[in-house]
Amino acid sequence: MFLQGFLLACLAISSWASPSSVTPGPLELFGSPRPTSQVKVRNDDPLIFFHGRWDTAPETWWSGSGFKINVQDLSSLTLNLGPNTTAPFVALGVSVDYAPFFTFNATAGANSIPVSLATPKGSGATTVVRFNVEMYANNQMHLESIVLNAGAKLVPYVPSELAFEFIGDSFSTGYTTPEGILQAWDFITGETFKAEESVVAQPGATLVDMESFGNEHGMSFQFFQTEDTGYFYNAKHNFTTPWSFSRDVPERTHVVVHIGANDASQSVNQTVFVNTYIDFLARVRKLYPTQPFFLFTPWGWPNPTGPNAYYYPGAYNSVLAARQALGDHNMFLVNTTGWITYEDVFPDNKHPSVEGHAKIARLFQTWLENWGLHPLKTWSNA
Ligand SMILES: *[C@@H]1O[C@H](CO)[C@@H](O)[C@H](O)[C@H]1NC(C)=O
Ligand SMILES: *[C@@H]1O[C@H](CO)[C@@H](O)[C@H](O)[C@H]1NC(C)=O
Ligand SMILES: *[C@@H]1O[C@H](CO)[C@@H](O)[C@H](O)[C@H]1NC(C)=O
Ligand SMILES: *[C@@H]1O[C@H](CO)[C@@H](O)[C@H](O)[C@H]1NC(C)=O
Ligand SMILES: CC(=O)N[C@H]1CO[C@H](CO)[C@@H](O)[C@@H]1O
Repeated sequence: MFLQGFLLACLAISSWASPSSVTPGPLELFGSPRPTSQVKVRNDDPLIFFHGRWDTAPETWWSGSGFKINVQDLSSLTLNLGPNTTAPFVALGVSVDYAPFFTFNATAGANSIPVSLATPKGSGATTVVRFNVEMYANNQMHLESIVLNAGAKLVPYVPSELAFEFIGDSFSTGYTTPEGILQAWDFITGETFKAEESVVAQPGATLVDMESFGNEHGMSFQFFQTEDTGYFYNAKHNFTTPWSFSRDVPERTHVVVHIGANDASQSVNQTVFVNTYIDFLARVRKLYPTQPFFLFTPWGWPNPTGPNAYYYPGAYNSVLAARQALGDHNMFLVNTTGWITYEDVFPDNKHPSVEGHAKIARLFQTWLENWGLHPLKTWSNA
């Protein structure tokens, strides 16, 4: 005890002895000295708002997973990541106070995150810092602790009243865009609506549970798991575990599904695809009994000349009709025919480019506004 007090006093002296500080008055010396020890936040602190899917390490899976914190009097932040973090680094999107995300390649060990604001805030002000893993692979952020400047304090992060659940394949991960999920239409939609969002999507995945383009399973299996496909390639975590949906906080308000391109590429029979989709929606509906579901039809594979190549003609109407026949009138087709042309995709893989994703986000925003959902006016912690 005594030693600790002594050390603190020495630290206090060294801090006010720095050339820039003014000579302290008696109050500062003997009243309440400025706090001098950094604030260490453990990874099980209830004030960390985790989003997306995390295992017990805790480490992230699926693009877009991460955490948010609201900090009073923040001036420095160090992220201590554990050994299960992807090597050589995990690409993180970081946003300070709702400013645009920037990329930080974080490694196991200490990562000093730049959090200073262009316009510093007054004493007592709070700052929201958001972290997301950007990529659909190599996306393990193993959080050990967060170290904040002396005097900083975590305060509750209030989640948005809107929370999207996006389910899909490469089209929903920002496949081959430089910043992955940050540049994907679904993530942009979440930002535009000032919402929480969770993206459970993996490139190459079919809906039918089968091996496809490097995925051990289809989404009708993997959606219900904590881990994305990466577990199969991860020597440190070569297994997959059921996701506990009670960990999804806040409760989702809207569910968006865009799937089928890989089933078509794998020549899955349309009847099989439709039946799998109907069954999948029945299982997902149990998780989200009253939420509206938005089912995207394909925008097709664009060609330099001529129309896009569409797949599964009429399948999505059949799926919707089957749900309606069961009395479910809270699912809606989002007809994306014509949304994407050859100008909107990367010519080599025909997936939406950065501009293509931004266009889809705008079109979906218009669609949602016509449907009756509007972006919130302010962020929940602004
Ligand atoms: C972290 O990696 C170690 C091996 O280095 C492994 O034993 C452990 O299970 C991993 N933790 C998780 C939660 O995957
Ligand atoms: C992160 O690493 C990738 C791959 O090495 C690199 O292309 C990118 O510029 C890095 N980004 C930042 C912000 O350091
Ligand atoms: C799909 O399978 C069904 C029965 O399982 C069959 O009747 C139908 O001909 C198949 N369709 C195609 C296009 O192969
Ligand atoms: C989508 O819209 C196009 C024309 O814009 C129309 O031809 C097509 O039938 C629609 N598809 C569905 C599933 O409603
Ligand atoms: C990286 C790694 O070890 N992957 C292995 C995970 O386990 C499966 C068998 O279940 C192996 O086939 C993978 O090679």
